[in-house]
Amino acid sequence: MIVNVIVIILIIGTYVFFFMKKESKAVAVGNQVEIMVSGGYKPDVIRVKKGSPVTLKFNRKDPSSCLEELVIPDFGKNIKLALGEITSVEITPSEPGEFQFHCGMNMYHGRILVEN
Ligand SMILES: [Cu+2]
Repeated sequence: MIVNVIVIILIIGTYVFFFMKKESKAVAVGNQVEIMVSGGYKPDVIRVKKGSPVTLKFNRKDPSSCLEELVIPDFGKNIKLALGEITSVEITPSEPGEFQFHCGMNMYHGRILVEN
């Protein structure tokens, strides 16, 4: 009986986990998007249009020094994020493709998907 209850909880837990993962998949944005910096980046996958400038507004809530630094290698960005503040980063993607951004130690990741 108890085993059954545990199994059911595990099944529901797994379902919720995957559902939430799907939920945070790709977020299409217009000319700006706010990215929550707290135990990672939320959203961590953003979809933008090629050729139009987009402002990424990083809202750092996480005090860990790990997330203080933000790197977007393909756009030559290496920026300090002040705790409790929104730091705006403007990029203009000129090529379609997938571009990473990550913390200073390359532990937390996000992706920018540029579409034609
Ligand atoms: Cu880090």
